[in-house]
Parts: sequence; structure tokens; C-alpha cells
Amino acid sequence: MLYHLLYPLHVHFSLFNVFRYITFRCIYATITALLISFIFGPWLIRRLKVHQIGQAIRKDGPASHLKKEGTPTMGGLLILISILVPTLLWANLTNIYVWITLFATVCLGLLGFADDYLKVSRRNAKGIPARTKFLIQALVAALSTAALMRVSGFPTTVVFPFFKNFSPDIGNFYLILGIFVIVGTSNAVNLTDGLDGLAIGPTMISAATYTLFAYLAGHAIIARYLNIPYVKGVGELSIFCGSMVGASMGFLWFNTYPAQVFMGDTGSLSLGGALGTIALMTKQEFLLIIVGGIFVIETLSVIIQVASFKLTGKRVFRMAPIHHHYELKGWAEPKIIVRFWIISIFLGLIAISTLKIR
Ligand code: 57M
Repeated sequence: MLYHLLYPLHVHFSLFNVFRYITFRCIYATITALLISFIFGPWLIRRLKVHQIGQAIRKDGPASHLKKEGTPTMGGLLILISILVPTLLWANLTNIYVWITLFATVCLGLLGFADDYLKVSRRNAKGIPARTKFLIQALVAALSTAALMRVSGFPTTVVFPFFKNFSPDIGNFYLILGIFVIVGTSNAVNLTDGLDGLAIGPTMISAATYTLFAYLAGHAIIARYLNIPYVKGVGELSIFCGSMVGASMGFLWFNTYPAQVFMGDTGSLSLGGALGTIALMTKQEFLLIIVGGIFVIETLSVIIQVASFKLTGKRVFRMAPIHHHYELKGWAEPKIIVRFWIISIFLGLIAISTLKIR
């Protein structure tokens, strides 16, 4: 909104020319998101406590989690507000990529909210049946990807890290890829969110990495220099990504160990969906495997554990996802969390380096 209100004033005052620059608006979207989190975070945590919207802890989990019973959940509401307001304030609202990403994020956030509400109101860990949840995720992903494929100039090619001359156009099959990426990432972040700050840390690092990717992909000269696909207008997504970084940092202030609030499915499903959507738009869908490597490792640990248990009756890990395995090995929760953050930063740097190794 500010872009539309203030940039036109540059004809009278050259100072307002600054609102034209994506970098300027990205930085201030990040700062705005952080400030919103700090201002509304304590208020929301108090409201969640007053309404007894607290987490029910499963008894079959690590004993160390039992003391977390009643921790306010649905903190994803704070994350969503801290992403939406700065994006609407600082982004160019005629940009279709921003709107498609907002659509996916809000819809998956509403799905997560409904799931959290059912869990809290019925005091059980079930929530929405898994099949129903999956179908709604797939529908949101299909609508978002279909809209993306209709954007003029958006290529349905698939880009692979390192292989600059191999990016096949898969046409309508891109819809399948889009559904897989958005639903997969949404559920991967959801699985990862099992320790204080464990999901929001890598989310912040991934969002920061994709802030750069969006800016580069939307810049014709730099994209050509780096030999990455140029997607006209996708640079505006940097403002959304900046809001996501600020909102993640702000939420981490309250979710860091010992957590005052959990994000709930309200946060995890929407953040994962947003990352998947952004990866598609910036034409770096496969690089998400590296950037979001922590989410991949967590999900693979579950797949391996369930497959092994079903096939051989034996567990590969002491408990899946893998963060529980280290808890049962006796690692302190903060140690697991910070080490996963370090790996996430390492993977983000590797992913950025692949832009030069092509
Ligand atoms: C998402 N949710 C956390 C919180 C958060 C197939 C199986 C692997 C599924 C998996 C599962 O149920 N995943 C659901 C993970 C839960 O966190 C809530 O959920 C939201 C995210 N969706 O925002 O509201 C618990 O995680 C802890 N937590 C924190 N700090 C945080 O900041 O400590 C969360 C956020 C919270 C809290 O204790 O209650 C979760 O873990 O459920 N199931 C599991 O992950 C279970 N693993 C398991 O069953 N493994 C089996 C087989 C099936 C693979 C095995 O290894 O044999 C574990 N989860 C729990 N107890 N809660 C172990 C049992």
C-alpha cells in the first residue's frame, strides 16, 4: 500500500523515490514484521492462556515433554498477522506472485487453525482426520499452482541445481510437481515442529535464502549473469519473504526454549506452504531440498522408521522424527535445537553457492 501511496510523490520530493526499491521495502517489511511480533506477542500469549488454548501432550512421547502440558498453542496466528500486515503495507499489491503466495499461506493457516481448534476444544491430539487434512492441502496447492501456471511469462520448466542446460518444460505436469512441493513442505515443517524453536529457526533461514533467490530471479541482468531463469515480477516476492523472516524472528523470541507458546498447525502448515509456493515461483523448487534440508531429514526419518517398523518390526531410530531420537539419547533440548539451526545455516549457504556452480 505504501508503495502505491508514497512512490508517486517522488515527482515532488525525490526522497520518496526510495519506495521504488525492492531492497528498501524488503528491509522495512522485515522490521515491521519484527515490531508487530514484539507488540502483539505478549498480548496474544495472554489471550491464549485466558481462553485455556493450551497444548495437550501425548503420554507416549519423551518424558521431558510432559512439563510442557498447557503451553499456549496456535501461536501461528501471531506469525500470520506478522506476515500479512507488512506484506500488504510494503509490497506492490498489483503483483500476482504476492497474491498467490498470500492465498496459499492464509488457506493453509486456516486449515491449521481448524485442526488446532478441534484438538484444543476436544482435548485430544486427533484434530481433523489426516485424510481430510491432506485433501484440503492438495486442493489449496492445486489452486495455487494452477493460478501460477496461468501467469503470463511463468515457465513450467523444472530447474535443477548445477545443471544449467537441463531444465525440461513439463507443461501441465507442473501441476503435479506444484502439489507435491507445497503439500510436502507444509507437512515437513509440521513434522519438524516438535521442539522449542526447532521449526521456526530453519524456516527463518530458508525464508532469508529465498528472499535472495526471489530478488535475483526477478532481476533480468543478474538472472542472465547467473544463468538462472528470469521470472519477471517475482522480485516483489522478496517483500513477502522479508516479512516471513521478520515474523519468524519475532515468533522465535517467544518460542525459544523454554517456549512460552507453540505455533500449532496454524503456523507450521502455513509456513511450509509459503516456502513451497515461493520455491516454485523463484524456479528453485529442487534447491528447496538443500535449503530445507532439516525438514527433509526430519521427514525421511519418519518414512524410514515407519517403513522399517512395518517391514521388520524393528525401529531404526529410538523415536521418530529424528529430534526425538536425540532426546532419548540424552541430548538436552537446546543442544538439539541449536545444532539443527547450525546445519540449516550451513545448508542455506551451500544452496546459495550452487547459483555460482552451474
Ligand atoms: C506434528 N507435533 C508435535 C505443537 C506444534 C507419523 C508420526 C511421526 C507423526 C508425528 C506427529 O504427530 N506429528 C505432528 C508434531 C507436538 O507439537 C504440536 O504440534 C504443532 C506442530 N504441528 O506447534 O502445537 C509436540 O511437540 C512438542 N513441541 C515442543 N516445542 C514446540 O515449539 O516441545 C512442539 C513445538 C508438542 C510438544 O511436546 O506437544 C508432536 O511431536 O506431536 N508423531 C510424532 O512425532 C510422535 N512420534 C512417533 O509416534 N513416532 C513413532 C512412529 C509413528 C514414527 C516411532 O518412532 O515409533 C512423537 N510426538 C509426540 N509424542 N508428541 C512421539 C510421541
